[in-house]
Amino acid sequence: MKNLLQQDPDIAQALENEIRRQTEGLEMIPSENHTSPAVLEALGSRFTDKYSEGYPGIRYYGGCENVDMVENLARERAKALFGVTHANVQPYSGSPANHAVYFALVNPGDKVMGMHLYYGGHMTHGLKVNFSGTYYNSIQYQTGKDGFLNYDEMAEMVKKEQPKLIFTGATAYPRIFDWQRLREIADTCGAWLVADISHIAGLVVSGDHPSPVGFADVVTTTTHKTLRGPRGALILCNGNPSNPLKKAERIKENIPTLIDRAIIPGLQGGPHNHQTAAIAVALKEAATPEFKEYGHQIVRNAKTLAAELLNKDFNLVTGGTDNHLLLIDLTNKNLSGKEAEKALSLAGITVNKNTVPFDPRSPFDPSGIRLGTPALTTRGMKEEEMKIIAGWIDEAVMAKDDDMKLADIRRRVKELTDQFPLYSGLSYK
Ligand code: DSN
Repeated sequence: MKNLLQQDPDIAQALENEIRRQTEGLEMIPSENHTSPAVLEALGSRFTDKYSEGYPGIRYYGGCENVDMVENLARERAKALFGVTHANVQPYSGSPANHAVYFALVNPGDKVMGMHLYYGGHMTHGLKVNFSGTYYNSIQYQTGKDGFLNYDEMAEMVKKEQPKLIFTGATAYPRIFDWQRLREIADTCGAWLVADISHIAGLVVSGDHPSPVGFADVVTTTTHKTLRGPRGALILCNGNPSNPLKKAERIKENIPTLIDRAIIPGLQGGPHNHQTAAIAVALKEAATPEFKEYGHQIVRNAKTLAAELLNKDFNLVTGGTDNHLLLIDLTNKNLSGKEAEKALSLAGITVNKNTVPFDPRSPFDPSGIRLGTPALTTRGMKEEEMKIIAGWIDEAVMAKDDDMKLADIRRRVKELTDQFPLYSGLSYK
């Protein structure tokens, strides 16, 4: 940090503040995590200086021997970890990865289907204001009143609408996906089935959520959520890639080539090699027995948190969780998601406001909050800590705008986080 401190004290100060915020608070946004020092070192490295459009062995630039090695390692590790024959590790992040899948498999104007954002899906799953709902003719499915995905209703919709591509997966869904059922539904109309496992990838690796591999034609995932890598994404599929620079027909065997072509020359330029290096490091970490145990503990922690909050009369969408996240409808607590996010933030607990299924309120001030356990579990917190934290969430929600009470919770949060330091490598000092 000494160069940054000397050269740009403003950015150094913002970084110091952010490190303090992360260190002293409870990070409970379910899509966030804390990367290891090794991942950070690879990310902040000279690999960021290098251009390398193309793929290992077929680049448009010279001097690519080292980044070729990095990208090949990242690809091999991703393939081994998820049990696929092909991995593209170049998408800049999750949205570009999903964009590439549409670009690879369907034409503008084709009918596509995905879960509505307000019911737990993602913008790129066909939201009308997103590219996926603008360039494609998107139809959206939703959960039932109970918050569970209604597979029968989805099957009916598919039969009637005959989409060419179905996006599955979610950003705010606390339950297991039945990949086999989703494959059967897609097969009724011959649609491509895509599984976006961004939220649950780490749990797929640890065996705490079934893998979509073997059911979905293409799997996408970000690398920075439960997978605990840097920001970035993977596109995983089966088949034999031919030269990605040559055209390929839209058939299953050619999916790897179609995906590679969609990334470059379709959508992206030079890969972010520092990011690829950090992804490779994270994938190596994810292949260890310790990571499997980490995944199991994420789920144990989420289930404990859910049970404690249910005891305190919190209304959990679907009545609980199977994975790393909880979606809470706060209507019975007489405050909105936005108010709860603010109160919890003042108490040192970071969550995000979120719509709940059939939310009567606006997404800018919805009825719910979404929270999860991946980052707390990385710090070593277990069931005992979840019980304490559930108590603080309850207190903070009741305190609402009582700044004194919220500050007192924040003091106790700091005492707890002092016992669970972030990786020492995250400190700039
Ligand atoms: N922003 C991500 C999340 O928080 O779930 C989805 O892209």
